[in-house]
Amino acid sequence: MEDTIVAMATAKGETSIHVIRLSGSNAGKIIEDCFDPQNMSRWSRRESFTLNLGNFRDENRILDEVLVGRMLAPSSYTGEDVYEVNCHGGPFVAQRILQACIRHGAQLAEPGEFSKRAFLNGKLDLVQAEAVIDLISSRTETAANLALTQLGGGLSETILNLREEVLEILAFIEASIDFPEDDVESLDREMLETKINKALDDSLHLLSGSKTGKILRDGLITVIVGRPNVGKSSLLNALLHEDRAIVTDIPGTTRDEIRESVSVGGFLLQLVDTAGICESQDLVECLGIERTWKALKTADLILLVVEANLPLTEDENHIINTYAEKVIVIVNKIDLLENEQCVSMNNKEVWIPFSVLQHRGFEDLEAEIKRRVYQGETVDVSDPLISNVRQISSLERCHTALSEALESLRRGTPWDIMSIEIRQAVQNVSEITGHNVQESLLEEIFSRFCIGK
Ligand SMILES: Nc1nc2c(ncn2[C@@H]2O[C@H](COP(=O)(O)OP(=O)(O)OP(=O)(O)O)[C@@H](O)[C@H]2O)c(=O)[nH]1
Ligand SMILES: [Mg+2]
Repeated sequence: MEDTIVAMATAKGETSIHVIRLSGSNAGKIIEDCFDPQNMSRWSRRESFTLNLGNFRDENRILDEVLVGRMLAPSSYTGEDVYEVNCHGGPFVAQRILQACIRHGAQLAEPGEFSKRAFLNGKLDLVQAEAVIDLISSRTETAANLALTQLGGGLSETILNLREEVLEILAFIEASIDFPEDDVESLDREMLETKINKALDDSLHLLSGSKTGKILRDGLITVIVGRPNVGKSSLLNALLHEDRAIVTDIPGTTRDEIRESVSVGGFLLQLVDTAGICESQDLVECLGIERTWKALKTADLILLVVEANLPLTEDENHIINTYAEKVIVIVNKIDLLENEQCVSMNNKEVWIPFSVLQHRGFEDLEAEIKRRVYQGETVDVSDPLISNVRQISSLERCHTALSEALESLRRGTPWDIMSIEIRQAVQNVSEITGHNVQESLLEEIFSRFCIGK
């Protein structure tokens, strides 16, 4: 922890500038050894949050003209003294500056080590640290907004409130253990039941937004399926705005899955184009069709493309019946219909008249996807939504422990047994923000960061 760490904060390669970042108690000394500021009197005032022009040198050799940012403890990202050297963007220049810092005593940082230090110094909790990774890797506007809200601390605050409630329940039970059983007991139990119910409601409320949160963060696995030649690959290409898949009027053109991600209406869709489903004698086509059936099982959303002027096949009916909740029926090629009267469909599923060729139906599809993401609820991304699988799983375990405690309470279980269940709930809710976490979990989380973050 005493070590001063250094890393490139920018991606390797040729660019306009590179940033080399240092953090730790020795960072100032290392910079003093290598940096000749142009304005010495300003530099010597040691003002925080300043940018200083000067030469960076190793011994007597000037390596580059640089700008050095100085952010002193405790107000920096890591909570330690942080210096950022902005140099010209050649990979060679940046490497030489990095090497000079190492020669003067800095250690090369591990992935995520800056953020880990920020966490250990209380600048970020785990929810915020994970939001940093999400923000970096977000590919849609909604995902980025969600990560930003979490980074701002809104979700952490809600989780901390829940933790306070559970801790209060624990304190209440522990206090009751200390007193012998007497006639105030029934009153205590009633009050305790109210408190547990409140914590249960709050955790359930957070969990109810988690499905939406997870979709905003990770997107929807969206499988495009249908009989051969119905226009599946055309739909994929239109959504991607590029000719990714081969389209021909020969049935059986697509043989293998094609996977691509795209933002539709601000949501990330992980699209899978599949081989058309039919009875086939061709071995390769059969293997492709087998994959199509498998893909349906793991899909979050199925776009079943059907022909507007043909009745549904047995397979199409089967898909609608089996996966009713996740199917949107795309009734394609309406441009070929005489009076645009679509095939009548005896079911309640959402179906959208479509023509990929004439670019019709896309707005309705977007609206339907949006409706599904929000599941009929109005969810504002500025609400504190929980979206990370690790955090959701800890919250679920906290909810289960609370439910068990409530059961125990109703059965008249002794206080000391109940306190074990509430302790479990405390542990689970604490893991979310990073109170009481094991080193191995921290290592696992921060290793997912890039070097220099
Ligand atoms: N008229 C009309 N033709 C379309 C429409 N969409 C696609 N097509 C045509 O239908 C034919 C098949 O399109 P594909 O996208 O290759 O169909 P597919 O479902 O991927 O077919 P397979 O890969 O063989 O399963 C092509 O000739 C497309 O130009 C549409 O909306 N209207
Ligand atoms: Mg195809």
